[in-house]
Amino acid sequence: MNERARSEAVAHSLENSAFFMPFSANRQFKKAPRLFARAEGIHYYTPEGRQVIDGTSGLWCVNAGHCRPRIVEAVQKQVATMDFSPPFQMGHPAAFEFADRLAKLAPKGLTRVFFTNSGSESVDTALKLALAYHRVRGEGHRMRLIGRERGYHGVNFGGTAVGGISGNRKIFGALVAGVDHMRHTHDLAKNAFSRGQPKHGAELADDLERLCQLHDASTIAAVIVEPVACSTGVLVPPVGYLERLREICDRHGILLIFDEVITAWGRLGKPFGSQFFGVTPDLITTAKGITNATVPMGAVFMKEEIYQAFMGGPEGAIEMPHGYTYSSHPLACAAGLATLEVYQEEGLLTRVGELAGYWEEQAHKLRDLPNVIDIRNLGLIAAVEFAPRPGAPGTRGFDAHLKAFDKGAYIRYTGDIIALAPPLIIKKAEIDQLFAIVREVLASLA
Ligand code: PXG
Ligand code: PLP
Repeated sequence: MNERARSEAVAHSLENSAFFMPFSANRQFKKAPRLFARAEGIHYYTPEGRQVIDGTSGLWCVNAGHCRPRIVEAVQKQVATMDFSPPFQMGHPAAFEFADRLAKLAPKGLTRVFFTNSGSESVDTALKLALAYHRVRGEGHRMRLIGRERGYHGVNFGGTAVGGISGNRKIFGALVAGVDHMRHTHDLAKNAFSRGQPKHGAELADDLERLCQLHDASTIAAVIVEPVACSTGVLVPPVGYLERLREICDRHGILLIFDEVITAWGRLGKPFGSQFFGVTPDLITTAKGITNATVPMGAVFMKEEIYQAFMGGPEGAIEMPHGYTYSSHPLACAAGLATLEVYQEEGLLTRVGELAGYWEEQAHKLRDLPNVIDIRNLGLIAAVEFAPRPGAPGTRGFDAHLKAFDKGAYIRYTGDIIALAPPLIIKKAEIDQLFAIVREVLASLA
């Protein structure tokens, strides 16, 4: 059977499948499925054996590349030794070891780690920690949570509420009370084709000051932002913007949460994005690359003062009535410890520092192609924004994604933006291959 006949046969069998696919156009997809069957290094392979470059590290998560033997073996060994261990009022050694190893990599002062199973759970955990922190200190009047337009903080109730992508919010009712949003930082008129951080827009952080005036700062518990807003199409923070948010939070006693589900684990050339920007938040949410996505896991990092604020009651009392059945799951801890070894041995948490300049050069060469109205980049992340088709906004991005898959590259899209963020092990020649495919795709995009 040739590839087309085979995928038609598969399509027939998937059309009535019970699987309600997440964040997908179910009917359209099941009619013409795009399937991966195997992965290794920076490549996926379709069921027919066709090689596809992973241009987005899966979903921004497979930072060390796919099926790394060391991680695979660690998980295999763990699953045969102890499959599960209850995380409430019990423990297993790898959980403590992994938390301690992680805390050593975190920005100075963020000394404690709470385990979750995803970015969404990390976000809801961080928001609950912020509310509870104020409450245990006698500032229970700080009940408001501030997000930002175009932010993505996962799909649980708290994260959906502070998120700022209207398509992800509008069908879910009133969500969580007491949430407001700052303006986003996207400004094509001033910042199109910026290389790295855009020059204009630090003053957009003053929108937080406006919300402090409107609601009274004493009612605000926390502000959450992605240092680089990736899901919405890669919005890089203007120079000085994150610093200004930090100053305003400090002035008003508001906790600053950086959602680093994508920007942590070397994506910007440092273990954490906070370290790249030199701005230290009070809490950091992570997931994805923490286990190289081999086993689901997330973690919230917090400042020592936050942890200590919970430690004031009777010693036998449960300090934080929160946690998941699978918090610190043994397979996740085994995968995570092996992942850190791979990251450290291969220098992956800082490798992007050497690659970022080359990456930026190659990305900005796409500027001459039709319909390209912006190119943005930071670390090993790039995005290309297209002019919308008259009367059909959002369709160019999807078409680019489809054409790229046919030509041998997996790339993400949102609306009329495509995003690239390959595994951190990618070589310069492979960056060239990826951009050669993207160039061909964009050249053929009507
Ligand atoms: N916060 C941020 C900043 C994220 O990027 C989450 C929270 C939620 O994580 P989980 O593990 O619950 O999905 C994310 C996830 C995309 C894409 O293509 C991005 C994410 C997830 C799926 C697709 O942009 N980010
Ligand atoms: N719903 C029910 C009925 C449960 O018993 C539990 C956990 O025991 C949960 C939800 C929460 O599941 P998890 O801890 O996996 O998030």
